[in-house]
Amino acid sequence: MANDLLTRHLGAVAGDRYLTQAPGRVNLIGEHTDYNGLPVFPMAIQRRITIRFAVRDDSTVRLANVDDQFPPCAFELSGSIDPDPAGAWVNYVKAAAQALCRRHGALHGIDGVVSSDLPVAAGLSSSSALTVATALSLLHGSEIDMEPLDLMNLVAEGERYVGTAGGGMDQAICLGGQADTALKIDFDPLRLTPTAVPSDWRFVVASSMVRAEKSGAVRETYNRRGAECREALEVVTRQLPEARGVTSYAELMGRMLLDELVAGADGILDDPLRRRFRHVVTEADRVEQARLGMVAADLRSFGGLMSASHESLRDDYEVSCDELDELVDLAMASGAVGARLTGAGLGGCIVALCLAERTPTLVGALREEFYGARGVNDPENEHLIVAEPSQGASVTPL
Ligand code: NG1
Repeated sequence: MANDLLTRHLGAVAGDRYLTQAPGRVNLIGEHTDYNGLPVFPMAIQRRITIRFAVRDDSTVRLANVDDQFPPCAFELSGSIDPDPAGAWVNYVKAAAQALCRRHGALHGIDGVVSSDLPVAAGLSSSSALTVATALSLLHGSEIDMEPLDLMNLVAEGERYVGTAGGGMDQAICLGGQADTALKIDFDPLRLTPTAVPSDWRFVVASSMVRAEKSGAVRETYNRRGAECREALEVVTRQLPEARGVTSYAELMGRMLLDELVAGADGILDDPLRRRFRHVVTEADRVEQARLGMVAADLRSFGGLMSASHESLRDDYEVSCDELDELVDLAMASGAVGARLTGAGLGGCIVALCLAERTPTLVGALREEFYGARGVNDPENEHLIVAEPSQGASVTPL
């Protein structure tokens, strides 16, 4: 199918063909922290988006998609590209294109065919994978090299074109992922700390089958949470004597012990800001503890932190839903040592940690009790994935 479309779509274009691949990711811990300038701990996974493309002499981008729910698109490269209506897949392509044109001026267009085995709107970052894949293809087409950290920042900033005030986690892990490795990512300035995933740990990703579509209500909640966090920080730094003059969450956490910070903020903030603030600072603390737990191959400690993260996201940040909670409970009752929603929440996936030898039991229980109960008999393709820590995005000749 991809090959037929490739022949049809690229048939008229002369020159060499290339393949760009960009992985999805699962965030192990550190949720709703990145846009607050606080760390995250994701890994790139084996599922990915690919673009097979040829370079054009002019500045037109023409892309077709193997999946016909995504119609073909064509537009001209420039530093000011009109978006399609919210939710259109081409907006992620345009986001990358506009950001690169603003930085580098005129670029060569491409003709390409997009395919993917990444579930869409599942919290596995298919959108950023598409943005990154486009960016790498266009850079390759114009023979431009960028420093990886610079590109991660540029693409993260660029993806705000779609209307979501996102942080920089997804673009950084998509570009920086390494096989067998998770990355702790810090922001302002961007820093990546690779951490080997113990070989007998397995992260099982299970979709709630509730679409976490960031073009709709989820985007509104996502952006509102960001505004709530900024407001909470502003109140705390104005009213808490020890926090005077602080301008960021990272600085605040560097200055005060976690317990003092939470207790101090509790006395100042009203709900829901009090709970939003508590989630953000306790979650950031869990990220560093989790990294140390992984370095020490302490499965129980890592799992406990994942479960604490889920409770905080459910109760304080209010971004879980019944299906995600059910999946977490089922995973914990079936051999997982920790489980949590992953990604923005309000649908999408959970990630559960177990020992390799427990994977068949865990996967079997989720298959039967969650998916089987909903009439889905073959969830492994789309909904139930044993994640493999994988290499980041790249371009190779076809
Ligand atoms: P997903 O799960 O892909 O919607 C979003 C943001 C991340 C991060 C998480 C929550 C984008 C592109 N992605 O991820 O930056 O904030 O939510 O931790 O906005």
